Amino acid sequence: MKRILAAAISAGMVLSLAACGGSSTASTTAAATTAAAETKAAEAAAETEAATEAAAEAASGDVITLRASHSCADTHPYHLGLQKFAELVDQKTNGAVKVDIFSSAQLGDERANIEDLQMGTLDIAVSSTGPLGNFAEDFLILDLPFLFSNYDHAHAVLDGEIGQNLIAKLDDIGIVGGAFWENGFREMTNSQRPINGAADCAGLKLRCMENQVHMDAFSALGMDPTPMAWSEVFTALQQGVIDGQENPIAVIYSNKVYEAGQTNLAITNHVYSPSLILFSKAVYEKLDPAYQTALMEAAKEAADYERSCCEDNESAQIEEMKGFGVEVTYPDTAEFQAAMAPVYEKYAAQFGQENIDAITGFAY
Ligand code: EAX
Repeated sequence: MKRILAAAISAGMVLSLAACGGSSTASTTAAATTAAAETKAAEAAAETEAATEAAAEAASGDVITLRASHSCADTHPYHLGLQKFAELVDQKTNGAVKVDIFSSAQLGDERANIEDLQMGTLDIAVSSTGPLGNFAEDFLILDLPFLFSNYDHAHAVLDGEIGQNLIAKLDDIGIVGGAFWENGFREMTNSQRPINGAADCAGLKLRCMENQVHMDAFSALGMDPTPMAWSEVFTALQQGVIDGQENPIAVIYSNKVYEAGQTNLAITNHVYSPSLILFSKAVYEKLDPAYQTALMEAAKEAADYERSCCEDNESAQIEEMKGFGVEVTYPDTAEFQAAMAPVYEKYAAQFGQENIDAITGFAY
């Protein structure tokens, strides 16, 4: 390839000298004509050689590199989980498949990532289920407030038939679901006042995910919910465009929202937020079946590790934020549950009361 490029450059140099010279003798014109022909030939040869190299790489089974995107910091469990996933994929494919991880929405926010997976322009994404309901409506049931009692309850439902049936529905929207990972139980932060009870929420301008169930739930509390992509939130908090946001401790801590004036943290656990590792169906289907199996196995094996990264550090991270001057309150969540009850009435018809009961009453 280098040889061909050198020929193209030297031919180009002859051309430019001839042009710079303004008037040209017959011999210079002839040289320029020859050089132009040489440049064209060199470019054609370069293209042929590049195509041949690509074909040779594919035939030789050289390394396949997949790009994985998420919207959180590179210290967040999504990133740690993807690092574990990449390690497992490398082992399971003997180095034939590599995963490059892009944090902090470098390749777009969660909703954009889902769209790119559908188009096949992104290979892998880890996303909360928040925006997913806009593409696969059945996922919205998971965003009902106080649906899950604790982490064990959530894992039992999501890793069982109910969760796996939901994952299977992703096939209809051009996505292959790897496994449920974890975002966590969501808490509220704000810059205005401590939240000691549901009444303290009234009037707060709260950023929420692009999720109608969440918007209805926060409206039921008298808040002013503002849907916004996660990568825009820190600046919006700094500018006072919004008073607060709600997210699991791992997101709150790793994205340092307390440095954007969020001096009040209320442990409300108002929603359990699942996440998923997702593959583009268009990309996945082009892979060797053995590599597909490796991706699926790695997605499931990395789930426990990613979940523990969310859960095991919450208490310590809360204590650390107290040290940064954050006032932490533990309001009576029964008040929140009662205030959000109208959301259940609204969505029982859409989701089916029996489906809601199957989750809330799931024996685990
Ligand atoms: O998935 O948008 C959100 O609040 C999500 O919880 C966050 O990006 C992690």
